[in-house]
Amino acid sequence: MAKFTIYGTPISVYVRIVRLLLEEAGVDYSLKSVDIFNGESQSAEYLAKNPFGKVPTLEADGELIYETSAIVGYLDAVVADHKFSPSDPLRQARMRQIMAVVDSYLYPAVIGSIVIQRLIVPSQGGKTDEAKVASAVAPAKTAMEAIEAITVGQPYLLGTDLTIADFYLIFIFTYLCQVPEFEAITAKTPKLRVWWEQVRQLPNVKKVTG
Ligand SMILES: N[C@@H](CCC(=O)N[C@@H](CS)C(=O)NCC(=O)O)C(=O)O
Repeated sequence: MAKFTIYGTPISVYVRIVRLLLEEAGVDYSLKSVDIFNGESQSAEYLAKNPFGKVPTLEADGELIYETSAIVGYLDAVVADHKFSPSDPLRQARMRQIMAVVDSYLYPAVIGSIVIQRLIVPSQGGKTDEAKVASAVAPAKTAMEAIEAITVGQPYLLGTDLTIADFYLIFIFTYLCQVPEFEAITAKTPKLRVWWEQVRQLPNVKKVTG
């Protein structure tokens, strides 16, 4: 039996972040589906694992851990010998800045507003709220340009090694590149466009999104 179990919806950005770290580390795990679209993530059984009803939750050696930043920090330490976190203090700070910008600003605008309205609502038979989409473009641009400003590139966000910052941003781009607002939001982020064309080819990114 796998030592690690991820509870969550396979298409979730945050579930994919955790899976990509485990795939890149070459570690076996199992994924137990908890659907965020049919109420399952609000069931008493799941709320006992994660009182906020968000995915993912990780079960590791009988311990439950929720909040993706806590999960990936733990996994990076226990399965990857900190391979995915820069040891240099400034780069470490940049990584945490990118993770926080994604959590606080980019995810709410890009996924919470634009992608939900453009992709999820129509797939469930609803109509896109164009006003919600339009009002999310400016905050998404601000967040994207903030990440661009601290990106090193060549080829990854913080230089030659993949870090947790890359894992956080990759799956935002996976969805963003499917909507017309991609052009406007990334118009002034040339380093991130080059980065995206490279990281989207990584075999484990394809595996996790496949
Ligand atoms: N702060 C949480 C956020 C996780 C999150 O927002 N997950 C989304 C899926 S990508 C979710 O559970 N959405 C369902 C909901 O909000 O009810 C973390 O870092 O793990």
